[in-house]
Amino acid sequence: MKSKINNLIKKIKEFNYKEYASTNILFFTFIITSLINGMLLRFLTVHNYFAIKPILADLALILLIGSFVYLFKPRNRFKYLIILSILFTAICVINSLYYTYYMSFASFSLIAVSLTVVDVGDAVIKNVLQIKDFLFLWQPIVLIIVHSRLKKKDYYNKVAKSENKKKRFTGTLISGLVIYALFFLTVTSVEYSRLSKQWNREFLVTRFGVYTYQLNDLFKSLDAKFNTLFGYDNAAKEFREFYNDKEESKENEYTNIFEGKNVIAIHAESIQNVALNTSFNGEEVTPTLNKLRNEGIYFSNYYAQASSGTSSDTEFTFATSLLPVTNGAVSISYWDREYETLYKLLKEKGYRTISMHANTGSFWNRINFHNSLGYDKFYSKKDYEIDEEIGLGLSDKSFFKQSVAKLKQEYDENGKFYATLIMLSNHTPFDDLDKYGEFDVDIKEEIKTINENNEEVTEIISYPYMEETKLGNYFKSVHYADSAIGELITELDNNGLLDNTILVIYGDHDAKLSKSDYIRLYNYDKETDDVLDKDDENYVNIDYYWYELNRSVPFIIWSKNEQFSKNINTAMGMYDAGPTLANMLGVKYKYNLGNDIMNLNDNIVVFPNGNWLTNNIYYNSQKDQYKILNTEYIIDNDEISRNNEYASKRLSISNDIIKYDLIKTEKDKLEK
Ligand code: GP9
Ligand code: MN
Repeated sequence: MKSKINNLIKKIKEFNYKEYASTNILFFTFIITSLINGMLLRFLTVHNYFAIKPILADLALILLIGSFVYLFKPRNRFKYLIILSILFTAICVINSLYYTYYMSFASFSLIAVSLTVVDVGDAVIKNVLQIKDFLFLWQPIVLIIVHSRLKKKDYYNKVAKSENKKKRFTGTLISGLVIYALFFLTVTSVEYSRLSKQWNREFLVTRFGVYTYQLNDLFKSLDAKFNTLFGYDNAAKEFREFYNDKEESKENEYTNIFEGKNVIAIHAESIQNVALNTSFNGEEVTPTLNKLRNEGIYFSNYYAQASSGTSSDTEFTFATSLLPVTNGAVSISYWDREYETLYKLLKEKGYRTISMHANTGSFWNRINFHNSLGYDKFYSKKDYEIDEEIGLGLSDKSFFKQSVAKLKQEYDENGKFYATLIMLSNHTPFDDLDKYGEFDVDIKEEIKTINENNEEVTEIISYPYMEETKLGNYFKSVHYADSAIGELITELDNNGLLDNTILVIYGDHDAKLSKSDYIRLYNYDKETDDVLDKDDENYVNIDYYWYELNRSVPFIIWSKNEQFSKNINTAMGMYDAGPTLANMLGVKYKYNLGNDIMNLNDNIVVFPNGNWLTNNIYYNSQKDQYKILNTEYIIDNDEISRNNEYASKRLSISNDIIKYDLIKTEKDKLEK
């Protein structure tokens, strides 16, 4: 071993660097200029040009792809490098242009749309084409100049005589691999996970550099295309059988009750039922939502069915009554399929369909995705004045205020509408505390004492309880979001928009808070400012099932002029919302997986990871274990396997519809 190392050191010492450098001038020029362009792009877009990680990743990829230059004869190498150089420059120019327009980076899967979205006239008017986007062109120009000088000096013939091609090729390839290996050692799990999802493109370019980002994007885009080449016939057959066997949804007392009404759906970021059920010192965390659930129809056993696409998965599941894919997000990889959605069904009844969200349009690819979901118009960040910020961007209060003005105009101009308002402020990490307003999550107690003048005085003492915990901060943030919803309702009413309108509110998914915070919430001992001992008789055990059930989110339908005061506690998933609402609005799905909950006494909620829930059982598919939720319930022999089959059938039908675009292809066949 030692002698090997000595040998290597000797080799490194004796290596003729001068000769190496003088016979690699063109290749070095290519490497350095490509690196500079990668940095320049980050400088002009995300402003992190000197970060070491993307530089390492850029260098590794340039060396890997560049190493093949040694397989060509020296006089042909320029051709290879100039092609690479044009390709790399094009990546930079396109991404720079794309960033100016979308505040995000380009993706192969979005090329067709990008071309149709940015029409040239529009681009010129909005000053999209800017000089800075073309600065990158210096690279191939420099390469051409260097090449013509070298040619004059008979450089290529000299190189041909002196070098060992094979050695240089393997040496460069290995250097590239080693640098990549070093780079990947520093990659965190969050970075890996985002690389596999590929939607947070700004983040990826910041960490992985533009070249690695684009290569990964190419593989991801091809993967989605190739995946669909195999297995189509079988999938289509199962799809047909499934929907032939499916029963027509029955009418019930809720059929058509809201026919022709406007709908304002509030996609309430990260709001869980636990917030509605919690109070501190007699103050409810969510007074507005509690009032709405008491007056309206409240589905209290309702669950999000989101996977890695979080918010966007819920947007998808709610609209289509399908389940999301488990690898990546539908909004990114499969937005270009045809889906049957509540919004499309309502459009056939003359509705104008609108979505509103104050984040950039590229976030979760909503700019394209919302079009596929059947929204006529998507108001995004560029349509709002960012006059007050909380967390990820525009505050919910300002967002709602500005949205009401837009809705009023929409209603006046286009008539009845279905609008989805996607909230933003109540997003993890819930640390914008000074902006949420006062809401204490401590325990206050009044103590009466007698002072020296023999008078009774009341003193208030406070125990910290949930202050300075993430869950405590979450409650403060939810309290803000709840008060924003309150202001929205007032504003809508002031503008006459509540009279012929129903409000639909759903929590989009849980807030992913830690078990230990819940242990504190339910087991706090104020005397010790710590949690109760596990052996204590009052100790509430927070186990896997408790945690999963606690992820439930509110779903409320409310109308100003009707008092329902109805609590539906049948187990319900996000995919049941569409069919339930559709029945009330007088439309019908054909290709749904969920059910109109008003027709059922029990139901099966299938989660993307294979878990499922009924009124009486929660099944954990990873462990193949379950918990009976109601002690009196007697499970029947094959209930678990029957429900497992039900779950896997729905997961596979949903996956196939998405992957193979079955709704479109089967419809096309019928029309022929
Ligand atoms: C972003 C917002 C949050 O625009 O909808 O997305 P999430 O992180 O919840 O998926
Ligand atoms: Mn969300």
